Amino acid sequence: MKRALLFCVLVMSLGLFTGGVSAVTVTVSPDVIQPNDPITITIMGLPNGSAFALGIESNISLADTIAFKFRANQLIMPFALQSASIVVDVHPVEPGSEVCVKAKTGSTLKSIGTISEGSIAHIAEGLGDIATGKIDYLEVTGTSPVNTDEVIIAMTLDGKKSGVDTSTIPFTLTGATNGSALIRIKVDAVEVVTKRVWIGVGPVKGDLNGNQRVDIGDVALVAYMVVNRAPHQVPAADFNGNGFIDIGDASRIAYFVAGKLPAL
Ligand SMILES: [Ca+2]
Ligand SMILES: [Ca+2]
Repeated sequence: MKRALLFCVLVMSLGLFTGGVSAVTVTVSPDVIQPNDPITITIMGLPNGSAFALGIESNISLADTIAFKFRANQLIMPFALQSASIVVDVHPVEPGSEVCVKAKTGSTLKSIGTISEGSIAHIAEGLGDIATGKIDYLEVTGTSPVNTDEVIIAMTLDGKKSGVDTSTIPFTLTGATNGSALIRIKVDAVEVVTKRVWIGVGPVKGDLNGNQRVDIGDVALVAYMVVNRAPHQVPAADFNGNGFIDIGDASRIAYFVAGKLPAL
C-alpha cells in the first residue's frame, strides 16, 4: 500500500517536473542526407506563446580556400515567430576579419556584420516578427585563418511561436558537404531534441564531433567526458564496452589516433 502511494507521488512529481514541455514532441529526420537533400523537423503539440529555438551547428571543411559560406535554405515556417532573433557563433575566424550574417525573407534582407575578437565571432541580432511562410535563407560568411581545416558554425533562430501546433519545418543546407549538422530544438529554454544528421556518408566510429574524421578533437572530447565536462556519449564513445565512459575509452581513442591501435 505504502509502495503504491510512493509510486503515485513519484509519478505526480515527474508530471510536475516535465509538465512545462511534456506535450511537445519533436523529431528530426532523416539520419543521413546527401548534400542539398532536405532535413525535416516534425513538431507536435507546440502551444502558442512557447519560446521556440531552432539551432543548427555544422563543421565547414575548407580545402584550398579561406572564405566560408554556410546557409540554411528554404525554411518553410508553419507558424509565425514573434520577436525573433538570430544568434551565430563561429570559430576559428581570421582575427579582426568581418563575419556577416544575412536573413532573407521575401523582399526583406537583413544583413548584420561584426568584426571578430580574436578567432571567435559572435553575433546576436533581433529580426522582428517573422510571419508564417518561407525564410529564403539564413547565411553566414567570413574568412578563416590560413591553414585551417574546418570552421565550426552554430546558428540559432528563436522567437515566440504563434500559429498551428502540429507542423513540419523542412530546410536544406549548403556549405557543409562532408560532415554533419547538429540540430537542436529548445522549447521554453528546455532542449527537447538534439540530433546529428550526417551529410555524405553515415557515422564514422569514434567521430564524436561529427566532422567524419577520428582525430585529436575527438580525443579531447572523450577526455572532457571522463572529467564530466562534456555530455557522455554512450555507446558512441564507450570503446571498451563496459557501459560507461571512462579512462579506458580515453586511452583507446588516443592510441587509435596515434596509430598504435588498429581499430577502435
Ligand atoms: Ca571527429
Ligand atoms: Ca567504457
